[in-house]
Amino acid sequence: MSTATAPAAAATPTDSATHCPYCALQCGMNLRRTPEGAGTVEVVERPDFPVNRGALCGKGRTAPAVLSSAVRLTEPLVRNAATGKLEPAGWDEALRLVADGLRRTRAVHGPDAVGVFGGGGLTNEKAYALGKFARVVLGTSQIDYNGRFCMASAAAAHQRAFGLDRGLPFPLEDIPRTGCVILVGSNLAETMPPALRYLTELRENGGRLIVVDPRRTRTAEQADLHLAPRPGTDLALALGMLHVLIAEGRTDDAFIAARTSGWQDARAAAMAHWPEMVERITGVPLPQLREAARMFSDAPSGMVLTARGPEQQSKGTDTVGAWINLCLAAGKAGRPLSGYGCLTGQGNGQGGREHGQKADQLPGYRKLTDPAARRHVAGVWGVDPDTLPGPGRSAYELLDALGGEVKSLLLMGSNPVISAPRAAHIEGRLRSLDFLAVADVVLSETAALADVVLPVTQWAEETGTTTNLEGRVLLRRAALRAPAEVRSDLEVLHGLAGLLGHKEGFPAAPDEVFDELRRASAGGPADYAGISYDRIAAEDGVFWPCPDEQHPGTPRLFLDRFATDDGLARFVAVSHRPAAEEPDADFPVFLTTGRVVSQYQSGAQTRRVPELNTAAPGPFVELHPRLADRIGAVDGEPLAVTSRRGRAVAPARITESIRPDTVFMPFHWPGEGRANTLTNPALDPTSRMPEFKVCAVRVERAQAA
Ligand SMILES: Nc1nc2c(c(=O)[nH]1)N[C@H]1C(S)=C(S)[C@@H](COP(=O)(O)OP(=O)(O)OC[C@H]3O[C@@H](n4cnc5c(=O)[nH]c(N)nc54)[C@H](O)[C@@H]3O)O[C@H]1N2
Ligand SMILES: Nc1nc2c(c(=O)[nH]1)N[C@H]1C(S)=C(S)[C@@H](COP(=O)(O)OP(=O)(O)OC[C@H]3O[C@@H](n4cnc5c(=O)[nH]c(N)nc54)[C@H](O)[C@@H]3O)O[C@H]1N2
Ligand code: SF4
Ligand SMILES: [Mo]
Repeated sequence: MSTATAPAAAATPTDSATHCPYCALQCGMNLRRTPEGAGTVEVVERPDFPVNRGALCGKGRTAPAVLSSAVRLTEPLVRNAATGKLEPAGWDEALRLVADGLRRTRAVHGPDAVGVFGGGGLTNEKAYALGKFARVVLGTSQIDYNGRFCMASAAAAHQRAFGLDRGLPFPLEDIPRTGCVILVGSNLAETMPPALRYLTELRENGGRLIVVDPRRTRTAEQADLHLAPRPGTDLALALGMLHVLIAEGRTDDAFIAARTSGWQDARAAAMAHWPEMVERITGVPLPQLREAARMFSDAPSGMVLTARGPEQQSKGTDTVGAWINLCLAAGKAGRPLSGYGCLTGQGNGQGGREHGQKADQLPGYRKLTDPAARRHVAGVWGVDPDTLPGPGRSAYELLDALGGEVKSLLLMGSNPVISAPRAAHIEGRLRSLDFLAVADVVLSETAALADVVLPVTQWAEETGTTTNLEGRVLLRRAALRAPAEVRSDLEVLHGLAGLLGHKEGFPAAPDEVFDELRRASAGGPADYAGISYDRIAAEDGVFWPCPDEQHPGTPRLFLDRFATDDGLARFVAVSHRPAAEEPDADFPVFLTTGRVVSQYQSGAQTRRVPELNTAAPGPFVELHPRLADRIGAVDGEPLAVTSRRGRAVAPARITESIRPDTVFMPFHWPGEGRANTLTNPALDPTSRMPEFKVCAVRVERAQAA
């Protein structure tokens, strides 16, 4: 079912073209009013949109189900102090309570006691407005967002090596024409099903595919070569491959000399990682390591694509750096059909990291610590640059500070009760706040803890832009009316800003916000100045940077020079180090976590869609028959998984496709099967990414626990 196209007939002129509300592929789709009328729509395929050419996964096809009033929030909710229950309220009262709550904290404890938490699913307009709201209206430095849990390590490594972070430096359409793709820790077949076609076409064209994943996933099944390392050892694996390249004289020395800096140190670091040692660390047999290195270097062009597997580690930035080093040493970057790319995850995972909801950042991917950036953005905002706060805490650190130094929180577009590492602890932190306001489309597990819940409009009901994993800026246009008592996130910020003394500067109209975003981003790394709604609609999206309206946009980056000061890509000397927590006598098994095709993220939206729940009804623990035998596990029977953070229970799913030393749990569900009860919040020192992909656990039959 995963790659099925929409069943309905071809589009008619009355259909509205838009994009899926979920992942970073941002598949194009058409919405058609259903004959029953009453403001409902169905998804119809949109074959002319190049990224997915009509194909959609089950989540995209069923997305209209969440528009139904039966499952969504339809009016504001306010917690009744006497009963402790959330009860319906009017917008005036709800917004006034939020404004009062935030103002009170600020007055008593100072601006940095007010926190803001955003999301990579928010449109560019919302992400921009949220960052401006935090810095201008609240005056707080304490803003970050769930993208920190997503591609932050790849972003940091991108910046370090190339001087610029855009997930993919080329469009997806280049993939089938390259010589060899190494796909590291991406289960594309389940996480971006329509994109699997690009890998299929690659192989049809004679290109080779190497997949690196501790599990033999549906994606790994497509590969010419599947390497299954121990979780958390990708850094050693990449260094081992580079070692082979050097030892066998396979490096592209002309490219290294002309286009890079820092090679000698990176070379020395790789030479310290003997293939035999790498075999021991990773568990990948030496012949496979060699074969992979040769396959990649022999190809005329090549790409390394990473996703959350290697990135969500406490050494994610260095790990991605090691894969980038491999590309550079092989001369497979900064050239046509070659390069390193990160498969960004959330619907606006790319744009959401560019316009200022990140703790250290101003719009246009500018740095909050850069005086020129502060002057430019403060000029657009009409404020004194000195009033802009400095960088704040990263997402996990911010959540961990709730109830401590941060007393009140405004949360928009995330569900950390399910998705944050060490989730039971974070749930406790959220409960200990003086005041919590949540804007969401449904009553998520986090919204259920709030003092005030603000019901907001959804993708099909509002206009705004997202930037997909290719750096392609896309437009969703409102296709239907939202329920009467639901407002957009921009209206929420407009209303709150007004109550907090800023009647101007926070328009509710998305096009006005986008025009301001264009000006704020002008001259920055992610320059949107030349992008307009009309252009996006006419051109199947526009790739940033696009500095003026005559500029064609930039589908391919780095072909002439990298975005560093000297134009050279920077090698970084990195060395392997173990995961923050490795198996031992008490917790002898690796736990890794991830996704299944039919649920999205915390499940707040997709767990409300019957068809998706039928396909993926609940959590499970995937384990190898050898491990199952050892602990007496029976397929379908409950297993208890215990880590130093807590205990989770879910049915066993016994499969040969996973390493015997590792169990896997998807993280989409609340309750006793919540995977994040177990995960380790050890952070990468640079990106502040938590180690979602590796921790140590004990696994036993639930009865015996
Ligand atoms: N169906 C569905 N699709 C989604 C999402 C969703 O929730 N559901 N979410 C979207 C978002 S926000 C994101 S970020 C993307 C994520 O997309 P992916 O990164 O493809 O998804 P994950 O399942 O988190 O992880 C990918 C793979 O990493 C492997 N892995 C685990 N540990 C390691 C390791 O140490 N090294 C290596 N090399 N691999 C490892 C896992 O076995 C898994 O198969 O998906 C997007 N698309
Ligand atoms: N163990 C483990 N944990 C993980 C991961 C993992 O691989 N393993 N992956 C991490 C990754 S990559 C990610 S991206 C995070 C994601 O984790 P979350 O941030 O929890 O992701 P979502 O479930 O997408 O949450 C989005 C929330 O916002 C709501 N929403 C959707 N659209 C809008 C909107 O336009 N406005 C507003 N106000 N609300 C909206 C949704 O209903 C939902 O409640 O999880 C991370 N957690
Ligand atoms: S692959 Fe992603 S964007 Fe495409 S339909 Fe599925 S969830 Fe939506
Ligand atoms: Mo993500």
